Amino acid sequence: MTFTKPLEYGGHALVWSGDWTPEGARKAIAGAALAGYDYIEIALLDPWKVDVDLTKDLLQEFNLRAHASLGLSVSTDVTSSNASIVEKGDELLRKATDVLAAIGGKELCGVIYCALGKYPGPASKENRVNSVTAMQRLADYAADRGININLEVVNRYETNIINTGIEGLTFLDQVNRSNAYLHLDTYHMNIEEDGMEKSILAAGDRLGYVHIGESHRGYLGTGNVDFESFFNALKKIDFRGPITFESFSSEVVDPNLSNTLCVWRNLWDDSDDLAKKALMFMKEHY
Ligand code: LER
Ligand code: MN
Repeated sequence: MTFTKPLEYGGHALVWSGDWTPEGARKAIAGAALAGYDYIEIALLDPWKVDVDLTKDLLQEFNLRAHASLGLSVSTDVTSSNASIVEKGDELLRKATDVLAAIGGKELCGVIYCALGKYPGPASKENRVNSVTAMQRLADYAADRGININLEVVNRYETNIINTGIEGLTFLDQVNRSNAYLHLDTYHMNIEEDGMEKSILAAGDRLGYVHIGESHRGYLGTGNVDFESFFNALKKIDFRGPITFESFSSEVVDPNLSNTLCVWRNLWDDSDDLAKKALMFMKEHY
């Protein structure tokens, strides 16, 4: 098994801020740095809104790295049979890649292969082919800019394309690009997988990115996720790569993402306490 990425710990921006205004960006970057993280995972749902120079300056000021995630929407859904919607999706993904490259990031992840949200029915053969070919175009565009893409497997209410790690690996076989990896998230695995080990062991060094989230998306260790099995499986494959703490509460709201993810409850109100305890929890386990 050959992992080429460094092991690093990050915090998702929504732990601190629901927007990327100068104040929001400072809060997230300062918060992640002060809690001891190596990188911030920026939500690039609208990459045109990101001030690249400001973000670079803040990353430098706080000596932090950045990666990025996003989910597509109905109007940018690359699985669509409407070619103009697919083109909008391509455009968004290229812009996100450009912004990420400009701020020195190396990893683009999330639900970049379809719209993030509940689909009204199963994906058709055409939807799947459209998604695979969009990921081939994106992987090639990203490779030219030194960026890897990581396809996040999410639960059935957030995609109809890949709900388990095994499905994700089959999909990646079709994408067939060396800079395209599997992205697993414990929150989603807890809903869909046969236990926490199987997909990790099957993925091996094709696992390129990890999200650590509790079953209710609040404080780690206070819900139902079997983190012992999860981290033991990571140890078995000697995983190296980015590990992001991802958590959501009604305390920090991005109107777009929070509503899509059904963030209705207040699970925490102290971002810094949450983030520090999460990093400690992850490092105790891995
Ligand atoms: C969505 O549920 C999720 O886990 C995010 O990481 C999507 O980008
Ligand atoms: Mn996630």
